[in-house]
Order: sequence, then C-alpha cells, then structure tokens
Amino acid sequence: QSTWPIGDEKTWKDALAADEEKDTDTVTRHVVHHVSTTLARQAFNLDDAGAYRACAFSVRDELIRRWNATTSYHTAKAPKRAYYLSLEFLMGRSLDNAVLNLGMKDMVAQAMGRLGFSFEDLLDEERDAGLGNGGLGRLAACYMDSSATLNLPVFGYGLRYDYGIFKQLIDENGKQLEAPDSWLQEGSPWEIERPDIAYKVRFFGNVEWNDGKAYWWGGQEVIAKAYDVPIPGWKTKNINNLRLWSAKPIGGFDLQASYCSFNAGDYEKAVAASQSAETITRVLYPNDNTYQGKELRLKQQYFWCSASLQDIIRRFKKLDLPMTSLPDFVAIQLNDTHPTIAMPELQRVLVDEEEMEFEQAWEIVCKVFSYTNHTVLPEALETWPVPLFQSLLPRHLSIIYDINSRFLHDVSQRFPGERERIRRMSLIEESEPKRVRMALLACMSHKVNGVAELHSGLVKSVLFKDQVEFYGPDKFMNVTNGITPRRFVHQANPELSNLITQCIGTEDWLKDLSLLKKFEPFAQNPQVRKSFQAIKERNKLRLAEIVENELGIVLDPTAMFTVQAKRIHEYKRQSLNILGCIHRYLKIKQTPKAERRNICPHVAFFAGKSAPGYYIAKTMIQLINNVARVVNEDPEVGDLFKIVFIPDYSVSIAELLMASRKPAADVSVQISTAGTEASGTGNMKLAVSGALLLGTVDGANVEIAEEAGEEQCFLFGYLAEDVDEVRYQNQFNPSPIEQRSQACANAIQAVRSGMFGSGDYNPFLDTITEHGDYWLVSNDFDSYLEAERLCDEMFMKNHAEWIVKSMLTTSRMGKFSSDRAVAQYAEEIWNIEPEPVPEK
Ligand code: GPQ
Repeated sequence: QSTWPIGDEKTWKDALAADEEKDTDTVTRHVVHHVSTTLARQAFNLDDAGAYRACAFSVRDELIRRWNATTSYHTAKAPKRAYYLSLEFLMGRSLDNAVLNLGMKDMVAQAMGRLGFSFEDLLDEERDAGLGNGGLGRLAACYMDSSATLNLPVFGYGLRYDYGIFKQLIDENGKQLEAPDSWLQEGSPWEIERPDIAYKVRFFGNVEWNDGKAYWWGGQEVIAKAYDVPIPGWKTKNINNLRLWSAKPIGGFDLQASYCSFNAGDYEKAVAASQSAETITRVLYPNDNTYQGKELRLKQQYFWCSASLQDIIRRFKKLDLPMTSLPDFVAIQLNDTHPTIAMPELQRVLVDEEEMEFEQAWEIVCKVFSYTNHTVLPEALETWPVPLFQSLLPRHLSIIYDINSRFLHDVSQRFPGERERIRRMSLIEESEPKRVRMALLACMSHKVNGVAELHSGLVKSVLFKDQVEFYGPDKFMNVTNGITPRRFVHQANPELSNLITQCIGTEDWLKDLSLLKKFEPFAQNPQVRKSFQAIKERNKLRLAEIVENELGIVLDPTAMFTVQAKRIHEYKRQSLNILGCIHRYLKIKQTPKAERRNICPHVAFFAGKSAPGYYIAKTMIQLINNVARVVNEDPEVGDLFKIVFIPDYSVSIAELLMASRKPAADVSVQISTAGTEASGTGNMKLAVSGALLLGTVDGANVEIAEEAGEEQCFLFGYLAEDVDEVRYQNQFNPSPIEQRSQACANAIQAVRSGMFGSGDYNPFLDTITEHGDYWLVSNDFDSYLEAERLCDEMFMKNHAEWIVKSMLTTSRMGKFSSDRAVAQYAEEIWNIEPEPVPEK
C-alpha cells in the first residue's frame, strides 16, 4: 500500500488529473510554456527549429506520463520480461511517430497551426537518431515499436553513441566523403537522462584464485550511465523503454589497486584508457556485414553487456527469489553475436558473485539467452584474438576456456575419435594467434534463429551444420523479419494508408497487417485502381520535385522509378545495377531516333553509404555518380533515362523513397547474389507500398514472391544451391567474360574506355573480369537484363495490369509486419505474455 509522500492526497490527485487533460487548448499552452521556460525564448524570435523543440518537449511530457504508468504497473506485476540487446537502434525521427501513436496528431498539428507553424514543416526540423548502420539496426527499432504495440514487456538495451552513422557527402568527383553525425549537439528531446541509474564496469586487471574462487580486480573502471528513450506503441497506453548507456570516468583509474603489480602492457593500457573513459561510447562503428576486430569495439560490447546485466539482475533481485528462478523472469535476445560476451558475463556473476556451482550456473545462462544470426558471410563472423581477450577480459577468457573444455569433452563422447569435428566445433580457433569464435558461443544459448526461411536453412545446413548435429534440430529455427506498418505505410505514405482504411472500412489493419488481404478485391475496382495510381503518381511527382530542387536533375514523373536503397556492398551488387544502367545507356544511343519511342523511360535511384574503409564499395559509388553525370547530361538521352544517387541515405530518406510522405518507387531492386542477403527489409518496405520486385531468389525475396505470387515479380539469376559451383568454375576454370555475358563485357569495356571519366575503376572491374567474379555479376548479367526487359514491357504496354499487380502486391504483404515477427519471438523463444496497462 503506497502512501502520498507530502501534502494532502486531494491536492495531488486534482493536480495529476488536470495534468492529464488533453485538448488543443492545453497542448497550445504546454507548447508556449516550453518556448518560454525550456527554450528560454520568446514568440517574436521563434523559428521552425525552436517551434519543433517546444512541440517535441510537450509531446515528450505526455510520453513520460504514460511511460511512468507502464513502468510502475510492470514493476508491481513483475511479469517475465524480454531484453533485446542490440548494438544498433536505427530509430530515425520520433515526433511524427509519437503523435500518431499517442493519437494526438490532429490536436498537436492544430495547436502548432494556431501558433503560426506548419506541423509538416516542423517534422523536417528533427534530426534522425542514426544509431545504426542498416537493416540490423532498423530491425531492432521496428521490434521495439511492435513490442510496445503488442503490450509486451520488452526492454531494449543499447549504447548512446555521441556520434551515430556518419553523414555522407558526394564530392565533385563523385566520391563519398564522411562527416561526423553530431546528433546530440542541440540535445535530444526523446531521451531522459537518468543520473540515478549508473553502474561500474571493469576492464583489464588481474584474476586471482583463492580456495577455488576467482577474484577479478584492478585494471580500469568506468561508469555506465543510463539514458532512457520512451517507446510508444500504436494506440495503446503502454510505453516501453529503450535504455542506452553512456560511458563516464570515475576519476583516476583504480586507486585501490594502485600498489599492486600490473603486467607491463596492462599498466600502460589502463593509464591511457583512464584518460578517456568517454571514448567508449564516442562513436558507432560504421561497418555493416563485416568484422573489424578493434579493441575499442570489444570494450563497447563488454561495457554495454555488463551494465545491462547489472540492471537486469538488480530488477530481478527486487523479487527476492533464488537465482535459479532467473529464466522464469528474464529472456535475453542477442541481436547478432555483438552481445555474446553477456553469456560469460552472466556466468561470472553467478559463479564469482552469487557463488553458484559452475554447471548449474551455465544451465541457467543457456536458458536465459537466445541468439539471432543475421548473416552467413564468413567475413562478418566475429572471432576475437585470444591475447586481446586475455588482457581486456581475463576472467571471461578463463570462463570460456572452462566452458569449452566441458563442451569438447561432451562432443568427443558423442563423436569419439572425430578430431577434425572437434577442431571445427571448438570455441577457440587454433589459428595464430588463437581466436574466440563468438557465434559458436552464442549457439550454446537455448534458441538460434535466422531471419528468413532461405537464410535459416543455410544457417542449419552450412554455417552451424556441426552444431545442428550435436544439439539436435529443435534449437534452430526461423523467424522471418518484418517492418512496422505504422512508420512505413501510415506515416510514410498517408494517402495510401487512408485509401486502404476507406476501402476496408477500418484502420485495424495497422495493428493486424494480415487484414491487408481485404484490400485485394479492390484491385478489380476501376475507381479504386484510379485512386491508387493517382497516389503513386503524386508521390512520384513530389519526389521528382525534391530531386530537382536538391540535386538539379529534372525527372519525368511518368517514367518508371526503380529504387535500390541499401548499404553499398559487393554482395548487394549495386555493380549489377550500374553496369545494367550502362548497358541501357549504350542501347539507347544505338537505337535509331524513330524507334526510341518504344523504349520505356526510366529513372534509376540509388542510395546508400559505404563503410569508410571499404575501397571497392567506394569505387562503386564513384562509378554510379559519374555514369549518372554523363547520362543525365547527354541530350540524346533526354527523358528516356536518368540516374539519381541520393546522398546521405537514412531512415528519413527511406521513408521518402520507399513509401514515403512521397513514396515513389515502381520497382524494388533486390539483386544480391543468391544466398548472401540474410533477409532484407527494404524489400518489404517497398513491396507494401506497391513496388514490384525485381530480384534474385534470395533472403525474404523468396517469401515476398510466395505471398505476392510469382506473376507479380521479376525474378532472375542463379539459385543459392548453384552458387558454389558457378563460383568454383569462375575461379578455377573461368570462361572468358565475353562468353559469360557479352553485354556485361561491353559495359565494362565502356568504363575502361574512359566514357565515364578517368576515375580509377579498375580495381572494382577487375574483381569481375580478373579475380573470379566472386559475386557472379557476369554470370547473372544476361538473366538480369531479361528480367528488366519483361518489367519494362509490362510497364509500357500494359500499365493497367501493372497497377493491378502493384495493388495485389500491397494487399498480400500482411506477413511482413514486425508485429507478426515479434509475436513469434514472444511465443516461441521468450515465453512472455502481453501486459496491457489497465484503463483507469
Ligand atoms: N545485417 Cl551481419 C546488417 O544490417 N548488418 C550486419 O552487420 C549484418 C546483417 C542485415 C542483413 O544484411 C539483412 O539481410 C537483414 O535483413 C538485416 O540484417 C536484419 O536481419
């Protein structure tokens, strides 16, 4: 029974009730209040940026109010919770999402209108929270949105980087330049600083043994301080929490141990590190689908996992239950292997601090954790050098060795004499230096999942074949990725959203996307077809206006818009797309003028960042920009073909390109080498807004085609099961490139001839012509061109049919909601239930 702390109960209750009243008048007053107090500004000098901030602060107040209610309800009820550990949360903007979810958009827009501001303009004042690289980080953000929407007690843990993903600039030579993303410069209204929530985290130091008990001491200690980001769900009172840690120094390093003996290297490292505890959360590592192996990255990982576990255990301990009940209250999801160090960390806490038996502790650890794999590319798998581990996390290394020796003992019992298998399955790779295989450690958790059917199959049959044989198949499963329809349809494409709601007579599809199928019959309704087409055309027109204003390229809005928007990577094959563009350009130039009206006018959109150190990817960006320059300036081509590289791709640009307040694609370009794209999620965002899929049989493309019907898609290229063989031939028995594809050879030759400037494209082109074409660009080239040809033909000759296919695609994307995916995690992996905050 709680009591009122001070004053009298009625005063409190009346004030709280008054605070909850919401109408346009109160919202207007709150905004003005924030202008004059929080911003310390006055009406007469208030610009859009100030109005945005004042507006955001008043929305934040409402978020916090409901977030408090959810927190106290969940604390009192103490249900089992899931904790989503992700090094990346690519949140994008929050204002529009927050007012829509809270059901306050009209009110807030009216209030801002009265104060003389256009709410839509204010939305563009917000900076993206870019705390992620690409799909993996955006997936985490979608899952937070869906967890809140489903009222699931899910808590996110990540890092509060001072600098998110870099800002991309394109210089006059078409090259990518990087600038820091100082997104916190003006502060963020969407975080709540929690000085009351802070933990110590140790690095380096020594391990001493006493009576069979390990004692880890010395080294460097830093403070992890919490910042909370409230996560509103769609039309629910529940507000979940995303807790991000920021590193702070604790004043000098390890005073208590300063008279003890360090190893020489450790001492220097500890001194250097103490000067800069804050560097731990300074910046997001900008690699996607590659492993870099930097000490600071391992520090980030441990810092974040240690703080998160301390927080989780503190919360659990309030229940006053034995540690053996931990798996009944706590499920922890590892978003890729980045947080795998949390497993030996929990083991360390249970054994060294809670004095549990090693075996019993490890059983608990395995029950608590589960692991999502996001790639089968070998260059992306994390393996940390043992010497680095030994110096940074000596106690964890000894725990991993202990676990490994027990594990290998079991393996050798099961498979006597199979030394090669034991070598493959060891948590320690016997290389020089030895390395810790994080994915194999993560596989000791109780469930391992891939992110699309095809990918989960490869996880079982290739990546973790030995593990499936050892643990049995039940541990390994699939949860196909999803996206939130609130952000990527309702918010990004409001006109389409309204049309769907009008047609099916309810907006419930926004929280049960399977209801989209009720939109399918309207594909046969000429009136609705017209509206659907008109929306697409308006969106394309708006995108064309933006491109003209920002980049000075004039587009024909009736042309076919194709969009390939994603990180630049060899496996994603922007190479195929740009060489295809060159082929198209050469063909247009060869076509006699009179016959050119048979050509389908095209605009090819590219967007995406390259990792700053990824030379080939950066070369591809340069090539795209220079081909674009030549094509766009060629008067012979005119409106038949334009190429647009949209710089600085972000969540907000995705909303713009894919479905956006100006969603605008006709064709979704998803052309990774079969077997390499784990799932893809851009493919889902584009499809739900009615773009037709031009793609390989890879990742979630397979399921999109299955759902939409293959007649709606343009699939091409070698299948995953054939890739190894083709690759082998390319490498060891290559036929001349002209034989693999004359068209590809011609396009490459055009680049080498200098047609697109003097940039040094050879290192990139040589990967195709000289070094075994690992990604099968030449092998898939002709079938890619054929798929494009069919696509053009349909768009040109039978546009009515195109619109039907587009509507069918939208209607059949119900499966790809992140609500479905999260519900599956909750039921099949976390074993948690919805906990809606009761209405008063
Ligand atoms: N993904 Cl390993 C990333 O965005 N970054 C990574 O480092 C790794 C994977 C992506 C993956 O490439 C996509 O196919 C998935 O759709 C996405 O993760 C989410 O699962």
